[in-house]
Amino acid sequence: MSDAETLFEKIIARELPADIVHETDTTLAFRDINPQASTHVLVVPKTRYRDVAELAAADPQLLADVVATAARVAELEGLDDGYRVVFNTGADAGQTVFHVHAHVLGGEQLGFFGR
Ligand code: D5M
Repeated sequence: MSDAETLFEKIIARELPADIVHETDTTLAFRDINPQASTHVLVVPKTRYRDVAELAAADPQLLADVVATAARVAELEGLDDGYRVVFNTGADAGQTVFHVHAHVLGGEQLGFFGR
């Protein structure tokens, strides 16, 4: 992984402010700065991988940690009626930060998505 550091490494290092909602040894969860639902939290692994495919290939346990943290965030945020976990992967999906992150969305009835 030779790309430049992303802003998520700076959030993990506490060099940039973020509204942190949960942390584990391997993951960090913080509110998205541009929320797309009543609740919109990002979950990142503390080790950087570009996207979910790279993470899955390199460290499946860490991917499981990210998903478990997403579930814990949903519990902490009271998303008892359901929630969505999204990994935007690549340009066509609108991925803008190339440090893999799960979007955890909920708190309202979510619409269908696609185009
Ligand atoms: O999602 C990248 C997401 O990262 C996008 O929803 C905005 C969010 N973002 C960008 N900067 C920040 C900071 N500083 N704090 C919190 N959230 C941030 P993608 O799937 O790559 O499009």
